[in-house]
Amino acid sequence: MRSLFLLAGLLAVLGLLGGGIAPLSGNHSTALAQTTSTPNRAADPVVLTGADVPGLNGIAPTSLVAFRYTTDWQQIPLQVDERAVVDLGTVYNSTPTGVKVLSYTDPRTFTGADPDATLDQDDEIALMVKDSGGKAPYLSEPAGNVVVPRSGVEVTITDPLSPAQASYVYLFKQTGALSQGAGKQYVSYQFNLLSGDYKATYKTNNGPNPENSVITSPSFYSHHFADRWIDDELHVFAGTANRADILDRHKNLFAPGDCMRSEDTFSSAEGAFVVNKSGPVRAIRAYLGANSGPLTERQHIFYEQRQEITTFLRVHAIGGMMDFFDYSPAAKGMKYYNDLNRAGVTIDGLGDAVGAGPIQWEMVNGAQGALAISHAIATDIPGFAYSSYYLDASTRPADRQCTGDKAAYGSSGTWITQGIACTDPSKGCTNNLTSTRTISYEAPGLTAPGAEQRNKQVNHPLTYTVQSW
Ligand SMILES: [Ca+2]
Ligand SMILES: [Ca+2]
Ligand SMILES: [Ca+2]
Ligand SMILES: [Ca+2]
Repeated sequence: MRSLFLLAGLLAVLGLLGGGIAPLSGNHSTALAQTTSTPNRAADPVVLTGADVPGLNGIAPTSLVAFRYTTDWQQIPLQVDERAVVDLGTVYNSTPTGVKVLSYTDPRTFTGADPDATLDQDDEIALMVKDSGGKAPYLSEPAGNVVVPRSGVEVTITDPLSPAQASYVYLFKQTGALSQGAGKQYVSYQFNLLSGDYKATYKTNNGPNPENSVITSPSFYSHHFADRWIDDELHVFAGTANRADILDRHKNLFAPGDCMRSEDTFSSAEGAFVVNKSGPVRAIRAYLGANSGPLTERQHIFYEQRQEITTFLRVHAIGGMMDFFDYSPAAKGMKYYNDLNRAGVTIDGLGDAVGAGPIQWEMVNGAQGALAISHAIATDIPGFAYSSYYLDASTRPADRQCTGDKAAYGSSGTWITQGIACTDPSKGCTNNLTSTRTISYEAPGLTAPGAEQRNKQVNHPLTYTVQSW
């Protein structure tokens, strides 16, 4: 955890932490005698940037396509997400704040389109490791004049937890006939703002701005949002999961029962969307505005079987912060685990003995499906520490329920119990704090060692190297 703090902190300082903890371009693989095998990490993305493929910079983003080679060439899904350094005042359709962030761009929000409309260095290229294949024969290229000859690069993908194996994908400039999704749509996002068109109707000065927005990965999960910060439904579809809505609320408070600030008050104050983007490889939802932290940002990246939720705190000094899931009555019967409480307790609305501490992962499991949740907090605040929260009480919960229903079912997550120094660069503050919650959506039967393994994978992202082909 300590080294992750440092690494993530360094990336954040360098402004590279746009999409969670970026996969690192690893050592050149030629030093290792590798066998070809696709890493058994179906949930994991591989995210390159334009800087990794300089020979393909300057092309239209839609011209980039991906292939794998097994016994022949097959096109695989790829997505380009353009980014640019954006003054966060722009996101509000307002005057510059001086706070400039490398951000996803979106012509349908005030963030606007990337000023460089081509594939440039800071744009991201996302694909899934499960779509990778073997090493293609020397000089071979996809047939049928679908790609520009000799435009390709070979991407070698390695699992740092299993470094003797490698798999491959090939990126090309296409000649124009191919769709980047290769017929797939792993996740779809319907941003449904009830007031109408975002730019025409969104109330950036004061909410609420009710939504009926849904993110769906047909074989693994769906989430529902009722407003900017209000995630109030989660269904797991993996395996034999019973598809119940197990989430009352994804909650944020300064302290238990302190209702002065919550995901409801954040949504009712000023705010704006950075980006809303749907598939084929991933969906992205990012927004600004949490009361007196108008530049505080939350970014959700939804993959087929995984979501990465990153919160960039940009606010004056505050007394603490809780980030927790409060499950719904339909979660009754699930068991809750974390790395400090591996035996598990039952979510049934009756109190449990769950020790608090700096948890790294959590897991819930039952007939409803399973979630493996990893937590990482990157900060340069000296002496930083955090703990955890748990409450299971269907009637008269000890802590006032500020939002959602009246019960606390397995309410659980991280709790920064100490004061947090100012993180708002618009106030001249230089400290940063970025917290990331990574969720894997799993079939019933996930074990504590299984959740621990998922956490290890999240903390050891797939690595890749790129050669011209
Ligand atoms: Ca760009
Ligand atoms: Ca671009
Ligand atoms: Ca219980
Ligand atoms: Ca509740």
